[in-house]
Formats: sequence, C-alpha cells, structure tokens
Amino acid sequence: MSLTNEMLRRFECDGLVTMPCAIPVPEIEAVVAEYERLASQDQPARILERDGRTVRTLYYTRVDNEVLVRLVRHPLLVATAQTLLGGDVYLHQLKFSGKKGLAGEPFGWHQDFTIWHRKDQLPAPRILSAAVFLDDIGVASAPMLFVPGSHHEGMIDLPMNSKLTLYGTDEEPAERLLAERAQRTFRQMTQLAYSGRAYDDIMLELVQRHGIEAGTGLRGTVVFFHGNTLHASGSNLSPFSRRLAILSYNHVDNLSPAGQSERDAILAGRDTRPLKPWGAALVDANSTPR
Ligand SMILES: O=C(O)CCC(=O)C(=O)O
Repeated sequence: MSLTNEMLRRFECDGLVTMPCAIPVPEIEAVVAEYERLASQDQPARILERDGRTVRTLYYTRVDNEVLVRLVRHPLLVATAQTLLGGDVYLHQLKFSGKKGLAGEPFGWHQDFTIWHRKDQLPAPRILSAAVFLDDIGVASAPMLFVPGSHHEGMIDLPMNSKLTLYGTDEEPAERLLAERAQRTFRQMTQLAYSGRAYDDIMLELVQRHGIEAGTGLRGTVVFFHGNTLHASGSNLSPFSRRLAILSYNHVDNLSPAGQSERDAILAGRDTRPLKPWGAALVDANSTPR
C-alpha cells in the first residue's frame, strides 16, 4: 500500500490518515514478539499501570535490535512520513503503548508536539507519528481517539493541570520518569485525573467544532497523525490486549537549536541523520541494511 492523493488530502485536512492492514501480519508478529520480550524486562523507561505490574508504556527510542531497526526503517512508514512531512526524516521517538485487556487505563487529551516543543525544543510541528496496530483494535479496546482538524489550531493551551491525566506520556520529566520507574500510587493518579473548568470548556469547544474519531482497525493498520493532532484514549474494557507501536518521525530540518535534544536518548532520538528505508521485508532475518 502507498499513500494516495486522497490520503494526502485527508492528512492535510484532518491531521490524520489511516492505512488499513498496511503492514503484513508476519511482520507485526515479529514486532509483537520483540515488544513482549522487552516489556518483560525491567527497562529504564518502562511505565507500569497503577497496579504496579501491567506495562503501560515502553519508551525505546535508542533502538538496539534488528527487528525494531527494521520497523523504524520500514519502507511504508519512512516513505509515508517523508511524503507527509515533505522531506527526509529521522526517528524522534519510539514507544509502545500497551493496554492489557480489562486493565489498560486512559490517556488524557494532549498534543505530542507541545511536549516535544517544550522538552526537546523542536521549533515547528514538522513531526508526525505512525501508530502501528499490533492487535485488532475495536471500539471496546481503547482505540486512540483523535480530534480531526485540531492540528490547524496550533498548540492548544490546555491548562497545566490537564497534564495530570498524562501519566505515562513523556510530558512527565524524563528524570523522574527514568528514576522513579513509575512506582506511582493510586492516590497520585486520582489527583492527576481531574482538571478544572477551563479545561472542560476548551475541550467542549474543540470537539463541538471538529468532532472525535476513533482509530479502529485490524492489526497491521497504521494511523499517521500530525504532531499537533489532539488525541487521547479510554480504558481497555475488552478482554483483549491492545498494543500499539508509535513511531514519531521528525523532519531533519526541524532540530532543536542545539542540534539534538538534551533528554535521555530513550525519550528523544539522537541519530538525526535521514532514515534510509530498509529494502526487504521485516521478517527476512538474513538481509542486512543497505
Ligand atoms: O496509547 C494511547 O492511547 C496513546 C498514547 C499517547 O498518546 C502517548 O503516549 O503520548
């Protein structure tokens, strides 16, 4: 599958575009196996749910294994990101968002670019994310929810207390993220979850104007969304796991003035050279990078 003009228009208009079943199932299975292997280990940026056991988010931007290198350099992902952003890209962030069946908790509304702008000094929203479905995702399994067209609003000044619903995103200070390893209590989560009236008003206005769209589909589906597209997700009420690999590609001209972020390389990519698509299928273990 490749990007059509219709898809390109959709991305410009809505700040998101879905490619159903774009990555073949055997490739997805290879990524799932790698994710499960990594998630079962005590990784430095592995965020747990409030039960202290279930993996919620795994940041893994410092990619050091072949399956993930090949995912990052997947021709479909790299070529689409290049087309949508109008030039060469590098990987700014790789994370896995895993919502276990009947256990995965919500993510509050946010725009990723506001975080990367503040924390990594990325100057412009010339960055997008590819959410690769590692499972079939239906309405009950906490699909990502998007406010289509919200990227046209620029950086939405949601009150700071709304970040309290962002447990597990890299809005949280990297130092704390990496040091505490998400040993947070239920009490802290409850404090985080409520926000003030102004936040509600902003959300009401935005959703009245733009609506909400759910990112559902079969495994292998990819949703590309702009760095300023407002998104969130609810609890996973289905008994099935809902795992996403989220790869954020930034335009190579859109670096922090310092050349790269000062944050930990698990959260913000250090290698800002243009990505070269990997020429072969991800599951072909014998091929080498070109
Ligand atoms: O898994 C999700 O629903 C989205 C996660 C997310 O938005 C984030 O980590 O920034």
